[in-house]
Amino acid sequence: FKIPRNPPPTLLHPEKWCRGFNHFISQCLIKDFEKRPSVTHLLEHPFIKQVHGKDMSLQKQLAELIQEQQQLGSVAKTRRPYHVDGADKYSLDDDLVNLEVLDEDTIIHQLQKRYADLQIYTYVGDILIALNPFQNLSIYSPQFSELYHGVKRSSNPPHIFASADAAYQSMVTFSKDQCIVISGESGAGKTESAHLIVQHLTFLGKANNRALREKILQVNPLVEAFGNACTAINDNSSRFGKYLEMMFTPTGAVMGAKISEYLLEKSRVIKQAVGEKNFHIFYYIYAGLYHQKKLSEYRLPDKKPPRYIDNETGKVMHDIVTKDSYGRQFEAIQHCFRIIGFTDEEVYSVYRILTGILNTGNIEFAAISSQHQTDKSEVPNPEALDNAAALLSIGSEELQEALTSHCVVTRGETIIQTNTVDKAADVRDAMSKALYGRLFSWIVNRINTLLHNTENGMNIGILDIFGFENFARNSFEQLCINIANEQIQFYFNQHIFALEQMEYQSEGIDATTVEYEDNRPLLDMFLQKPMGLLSLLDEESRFPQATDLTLVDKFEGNLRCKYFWRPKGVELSFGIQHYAGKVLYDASAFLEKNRDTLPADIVVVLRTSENKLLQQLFSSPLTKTGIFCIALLTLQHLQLPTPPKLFVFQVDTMEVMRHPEETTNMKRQTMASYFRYSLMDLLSKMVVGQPHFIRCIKPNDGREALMFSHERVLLQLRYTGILETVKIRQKGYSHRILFDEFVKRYYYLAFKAHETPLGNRENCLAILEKSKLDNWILGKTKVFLKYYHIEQLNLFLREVIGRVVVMQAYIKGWLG
Ligand code: AOV
Ligand code: MG
Repeated sequence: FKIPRNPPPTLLHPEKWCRGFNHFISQCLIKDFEKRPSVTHLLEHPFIKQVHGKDMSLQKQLAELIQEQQQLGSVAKTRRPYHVDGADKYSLDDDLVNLEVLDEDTIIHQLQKRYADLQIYTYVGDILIALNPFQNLSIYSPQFSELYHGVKRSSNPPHIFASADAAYQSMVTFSKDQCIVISGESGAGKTESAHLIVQHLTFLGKANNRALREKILQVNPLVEAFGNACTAINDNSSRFGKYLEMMFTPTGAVMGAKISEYLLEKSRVIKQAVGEKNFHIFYYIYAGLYHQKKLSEYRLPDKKPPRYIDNETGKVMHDIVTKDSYGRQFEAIQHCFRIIGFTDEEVYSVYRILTGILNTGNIEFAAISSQHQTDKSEVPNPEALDNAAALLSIGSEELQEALTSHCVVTRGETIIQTNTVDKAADVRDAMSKALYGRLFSWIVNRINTLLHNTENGMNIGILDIFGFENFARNSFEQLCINIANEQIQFYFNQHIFALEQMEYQSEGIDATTVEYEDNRPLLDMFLQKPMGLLSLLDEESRFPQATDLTLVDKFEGNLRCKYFWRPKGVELSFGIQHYAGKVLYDASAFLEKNRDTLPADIVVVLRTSENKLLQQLFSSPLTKTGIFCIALLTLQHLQLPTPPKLFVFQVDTMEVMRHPEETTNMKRQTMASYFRYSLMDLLSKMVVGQPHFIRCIKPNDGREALMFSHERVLLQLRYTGILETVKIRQKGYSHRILFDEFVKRYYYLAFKAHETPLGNRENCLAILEKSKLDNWILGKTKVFLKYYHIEQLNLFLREVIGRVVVMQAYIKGWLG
């Protein structure tokens, strides 16, 4: 017989099973004793002995049976060093918490030594540090997934699979949602790490449904083709935040996935900085159509790429003609669409919209100077207009009108006003941004409908956002990105330091306090109402007369703190001292970008499109969650009796916010308010799960393999608070579990399966003593455990439950 790796929950519950057990056994014995003598062995297992006498000899055989099952079909679970000359036993420097001397030098020395050995992963207790190797390592094959499956963490070198495994085991064992938070600056390896986690989780959550697994693996490549781009820092930089939730059945089989996207950097569609590129998909599609000789079908020129993707004139065309990699990527994307389940019609519509955007970018404007009107514009290249209109399936005259004029309603009368050349170009670009932004959201929503599963289950969320950025020129987008990172850092601090230390106090425990850099004042500066930076930005955006200069003046006048400054001599710039370093922002176009206006005239025209998808993009509000309350969720999750001070920040900024698409009748929403909404929405998702942290570190800025820049790593260790994290993991108790919950979780370890012990201090003590752990502490209402206790307890528990499962399966198989 075969023991199911993930037994159904009814089988898993020893208590339920135990009641019928006596009866079961007797029946079996009477019925078939002769044929299956080994069943007697079963009776000698310690668990069964509680029910049936005290015969010792058979116990051994059952143990063997268990062992045999564990080895079934799996790679022997011994430590396999993954570096060439590696040590073959557990090494103390796998975990920085084992360091006796704790200072920056020692930590950095350890990391450097390990990096030279290609040991890119290192633990800090339950937190994983991942150094970007900048080269392909052969440590992610299915054999490695197997190797890291359900074994003690210390049996193998640190690995991202071990972290994924820990989240998975914790979800299955406690039926609780998990959340893996990956952080690090741009290019540190977050997105790669997220892929590896999805890879390992699909391996662990082996569903019988192979098709579903295939689909889930295509989600990242597809959304990243649309949401990633080449920047000055990273050739595959995420230009949106992504929260991917993988859903599992109660027994741990993958059953679906859902993704949420945050703050796509739409402005990239219309303009990119020097040395940067547009979203990948535009190059893929252009090159794909070029090689398939289909450019003319989509009305694209084959000599010179459209303006939106040709910011370094000539280079793109050269790449496309000489290299075929973009073209192959296009085929890969077509494959993704098909596997995930998009219909051919949908995919065709997507291509029409993408190429429609490219053609829109080619529309030019020129001033018509007549005696009466100087602010009138026309399109000197009507073929571009026709092309765009044709691909978007709208009338070309209507499009021209919507681009070159706009309606104003005054005193009940509608007046048509003409647009200047600049205004018309702005409207054109606003239309392209809106088209792309909505198309992206639609793709994400469509994936969700195709992969969503409404059955009850659990999920593991994987957060991969855009990392902290500091370019030569930083604009509105960088500000948003950096505030988001600021928020993630705050979330980390709260979990690792603040909550822990707060609980020592309230539970009367004397533990050493670890000082850490609290970035809350900075977040307050951004998010507070009404005087925070984002509020000031919104306020200024409401004045038609305001300029980017008046905005910076306003910031300077109101943000009086050490984190904000205005450099002398450069009017439109201001500086922020972020947790990860000083960034100088250029405020040009801040107001425009924040207003993110799309003239109603454009919406009206796009709604007349004969392309069903396009029509849909502009007719209904996109589905996004409506009203929610972050603070409540936070409090619920942490089960704190009274709102602690720390959450005041979140409560301050808590508000009833709707997605801007839903606000047609309400006051207009700005990017800043949408941004704030996004952040809160994201946090609300994260706080309901048990967090696991992965800290990605970029060893050098040159993207070179084996190059370890002492200075750069030190900086990152400092601002992420690694030294403090090591200290608190060494001295602190990262797991605090209420007595009641502790007893519920672990009572099998000290009590009989059918007993229901009370969730009190004494019973916790009994369990702790029985499990032979040391270094734990009992507080007033909670058990305080070290990070490594959890693994020990879980292994212990799995062993006990495993035995029960083996016996159940045995009996089942025996009965046929
Ligand atoms: P990011 O997600 O943290 O940056 P990526 O995950 O895109 O960074 O990593 C940047 C590059 O580093 C990748 O394209 C790979 O070439 C390399 N890399 C990272 N991790 C690994 C790994 N485990 N093995 C091999 N190569 C790796 V950003 O999205 O820009 O914030 O915004
Ligand atoms: Mg990324």
